[in-house]
Amino acid sequence: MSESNRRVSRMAGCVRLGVLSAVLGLLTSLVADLMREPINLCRDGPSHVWPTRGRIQSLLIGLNAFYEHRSRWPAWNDSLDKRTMEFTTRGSILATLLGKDASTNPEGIEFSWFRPTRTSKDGLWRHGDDWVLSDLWGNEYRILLDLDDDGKITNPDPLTAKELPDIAAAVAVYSSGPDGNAATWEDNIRSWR
Ligand SMILES: [Ca+2]
Ligand SMILES: [Ca+2]
Repeated sequence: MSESNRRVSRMAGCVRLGVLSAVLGLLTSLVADLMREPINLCRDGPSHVWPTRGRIQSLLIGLNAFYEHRSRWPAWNDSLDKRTMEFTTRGSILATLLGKDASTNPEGIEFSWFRPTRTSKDGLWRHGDDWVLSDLWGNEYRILLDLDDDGKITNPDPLTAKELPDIAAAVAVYSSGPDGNAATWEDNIRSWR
C-alpha cells in the first residue's frame, strides 16, 4: 500500500471512530429527548416523528464528523444574521457529506448515508446534477451551522425565541413537517427540542 493510500486509510479510520463517538452521543441525546417529550411523541404519532428524527440525527452525525475531520463546515455562506449559516439538503453540501464532490471531499469519505428513493420523498435522489435529500413529505431538510464559531445558533423559531434565543449547538437541523412550510413551527420537527 502506498504512503498516500495509508494516509487516506488512517484518516478514514479516524473518521469512523469520530462517527462512532458521535453516534453514541447522539443516541444518548435522542433517548433523553424521548424521555423528556413522551407526550409530544404520542400526540404527533411515532409514524412520522421517528423516521424524521432518524434522518435528522444522520445529518447531525455527518456534519459533526466532517467538521471534526476538516476543521470547517462542508459549505460556506454568510446568510441570515452573520452568526448562522443556513442550507438545505440539496447540492454541494449534501454531495460533500456523501463523498461525491471531489472538490470539497477529495478522499471520497462517506460522512452520511441515506437510502435512495424513487418518489422524491423520504430519501436520497438526483435532480439533474444535484443530490437531494427529502423528508417524508418531499421537502428538503434545513441545516443551520454556527458561522461565528461561538457554539451557538440563533433560534429560528419565533414561537420559542424569547425563552430560547440561542440553540446551544454548532449544528442544528429541522424538517418543515407535514405542512411543508418551514415558517409554521407547530409541526416542524427539529433537532434541538
Ligand atoms: Ca454562532
Ligand atoms: Ca411547518
